[in-house]
Amino acid sequence: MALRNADVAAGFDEVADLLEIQGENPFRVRAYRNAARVVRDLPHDVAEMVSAGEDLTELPGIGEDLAGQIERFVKTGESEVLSRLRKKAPAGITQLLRLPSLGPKRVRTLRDRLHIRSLDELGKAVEKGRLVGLPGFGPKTAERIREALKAQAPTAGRLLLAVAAQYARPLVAYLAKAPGASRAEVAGSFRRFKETVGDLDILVCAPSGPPVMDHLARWEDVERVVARGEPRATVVLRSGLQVDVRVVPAECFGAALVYFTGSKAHNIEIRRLAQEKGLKISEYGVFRERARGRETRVAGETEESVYAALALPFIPPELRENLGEVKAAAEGRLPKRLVSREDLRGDLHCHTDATDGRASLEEMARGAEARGLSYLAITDHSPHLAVTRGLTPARLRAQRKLIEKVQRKLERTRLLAGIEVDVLEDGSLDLPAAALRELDVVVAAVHTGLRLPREKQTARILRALDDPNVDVLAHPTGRLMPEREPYDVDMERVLTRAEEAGVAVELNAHPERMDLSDAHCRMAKELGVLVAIDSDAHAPTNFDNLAFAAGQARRGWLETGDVLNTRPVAELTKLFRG
Ligand code: DGT
Ligand code: CA
Ligand code: CA
Repeated sequence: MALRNADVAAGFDEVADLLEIQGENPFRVRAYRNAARVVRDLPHDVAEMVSAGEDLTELPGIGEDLAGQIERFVKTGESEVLSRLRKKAPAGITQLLRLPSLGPKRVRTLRDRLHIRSLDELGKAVEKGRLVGLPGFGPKTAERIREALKAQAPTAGRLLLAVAAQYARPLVAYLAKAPGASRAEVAGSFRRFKETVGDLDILVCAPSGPPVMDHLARWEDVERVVARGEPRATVVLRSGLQVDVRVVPAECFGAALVYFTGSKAHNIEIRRLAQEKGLKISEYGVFRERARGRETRVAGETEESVYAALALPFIPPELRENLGEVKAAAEGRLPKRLVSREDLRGDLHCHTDATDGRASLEEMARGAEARGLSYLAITDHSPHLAVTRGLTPARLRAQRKLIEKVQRKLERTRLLAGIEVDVLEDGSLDLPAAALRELDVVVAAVHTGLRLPREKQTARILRALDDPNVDVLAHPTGRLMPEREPYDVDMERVLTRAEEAGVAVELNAHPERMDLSDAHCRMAKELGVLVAIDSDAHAPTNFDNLAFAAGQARRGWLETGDVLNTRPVAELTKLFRG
């Protein structure tokens, strides 16, 4: 039973939450939160490190005690601290914590002020309007909680794509080795690179079901088998993620892949098109009706054959949302070269331990080089974000020296000197123009004043775009999934001004951000704004998130030419202003 890094991290986060609710020593709370973050960012499976006997106390902030806890957690599948805390806390408290917009502080307030210890009790208090006015509960928070309860917390039931991938990848690799299996693929929203996934849909190509299902039931992450039928089974993994597995014979694998990749809306659209052509399409293939009710199969083995039977070219999974892709395919207007991770030559946004990054500048640079990035902009925070110990002009100059020193040790990656400068509430920037002018790249970002009214927020960002030193607008809507909504801003005006000013807008690859959304990527393309696909890495492993952001960009129909950092560094510096 191998625990994934995400399991250990989630366990420690819950320990921190439960300790905080109990009013424990903040240092102890912070130690668990730090452990969660460190484990989440590890480049290797922590379980493998433990079995290889590696010394965990070498990890930042992990002392003897935590190292021992991690080791036992991984070996037994259980954290004794967590079990003890869970036993003490009413079960409802854990459920409350899982609701978006409820963190330990608010859960504690609810418990202390209103004696709320379960979702039921919370629901009643919400209906009676008792939340508004409690410390930390404005009308907006109360409304968000009401909606979350009503929808049975739709985001709480969904996993971020990057997290789902940690479970999906080892599982498909395992299923591909099931007796008789020739291949296994994840379909559904995961294959469409949706930013969150509700469940995993996996297809296994094999002549017979039962041996595959026996194999599935033995997978180390499976907590329970919910349903087991002939060609399909549903299991729940220990992370809570549900997985539908279907066994499909080779002759209809392509048809099943089209059907279960979806989206549902795309399926309905191609079924309509099939009917127009006198064809029937299902997960078993494409069929033509013959005399006396007999049918012949005209396609099904590959996805290409299914689309070809409908006189369509192959439609990439990321486009299958019934947002014009079927018509575009029929008219030969599909994007010619959708952007991919391999097209990204560099990254224009990352942090180091000079501010809130968790690795040194050299480690970040080597991480980028190891991943084939030919340039990397070092963009730590500016002073306004005090919690991150943002860089003053003097520290920025000192960092420049360090960049030059590290540069000499690199062979293939060019370092650019940059900053992620805060956009203050009036739209001015957090560093003097003279300091910004010396840099290769200026990334501007909103981190505070997130609740400004729409008109003010928009005007603020427009002013920042007009600053001649700004090259990239970072995470343009500020959302954090599942907790924080985008700020209220007129994106059409922002993107229009970015185009006029020659500023690129970021698609930030942090799994909780994925900001721009797919729809805004498409809007950016229509308005002619270049998009910078950036990792916002705080540790070298975070560079791997670029692959998910590239998927999101494809969902926004972005082609290589629409993305700033598909260009070589020489071309880039010409595009930058100043
Ligand atoms: P999710 O799981 O909520 O992130 O989203 P999906 O797209 O993975 O949806 P899911 O798991 O319910 O179903 C997987 C695919 O199966 C879906 O994308 C399309 C197909 N499908 C499911 N239900 C229907 C249906 O009622 N009609 C059609 N045409 N296709 C369906
Ligand atoms: Ca699904
Ligand atoms: Ca499903």
